[in-house]
Amino acid sequence: MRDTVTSLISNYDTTGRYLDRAAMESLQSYFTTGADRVKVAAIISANAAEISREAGKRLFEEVPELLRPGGNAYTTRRYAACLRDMDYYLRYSTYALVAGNNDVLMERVLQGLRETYNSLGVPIAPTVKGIQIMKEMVKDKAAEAGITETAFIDQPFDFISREVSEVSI
Ligand code: CYC
Repeated sequence: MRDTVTSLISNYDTTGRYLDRAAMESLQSYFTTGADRVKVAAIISANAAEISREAGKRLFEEVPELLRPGGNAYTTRRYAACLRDMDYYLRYSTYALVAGNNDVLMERVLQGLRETYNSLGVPIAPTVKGIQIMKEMVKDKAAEAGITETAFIDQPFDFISREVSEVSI
């Protein structure tokens, strides 16, 4: 599992280089967004249940057939599995935001996920939609809390979306 600092050091160490201007810029950008990363993590933690529940509600409003017989979220067991998955994505995104690195997502969330989803018939497009709804909710809450530059919040949510669907969004 890596963060911005450890992954950068590891890259430079492999080739025996001193930190150069590009390294400094990368570190600078991580540290200047650092306080905001922690703030966003706190916002998510305090609102996690609401965010995943509300995002699920919006997703099912947009794609109601998921909940009908034959839909992948039909039956309370699968409905609950869906909300649980949304909660996983949200929680691991928080870790990746604080780390400034998506390694944790690859390692703990995404390995084998597409295959699992395919074998269970879990549809990818609505999953991505759910993740994107959560992203927008988090960005709105961050903006409400006075964070002006919220673009860094996209990173883990878009990374999961890309990896799970293998299409660029
Ligand atoms: C199932 N989601 C699963 C399963 C896994 C995950 C492993 C199969 C085993 C199980 O049912 O628990 C995902 N497990 C994870 C992840 C981690 C993990 C990400 C890393 C922490 O340990 N269905 C929909 C929606 C979508 C959905 C679009 C919600 C956004 O229609 C999700 N995932 C969904 C559903 C199932 C599932 C319904 C149950 C499918 C079934 O058993 O038929």
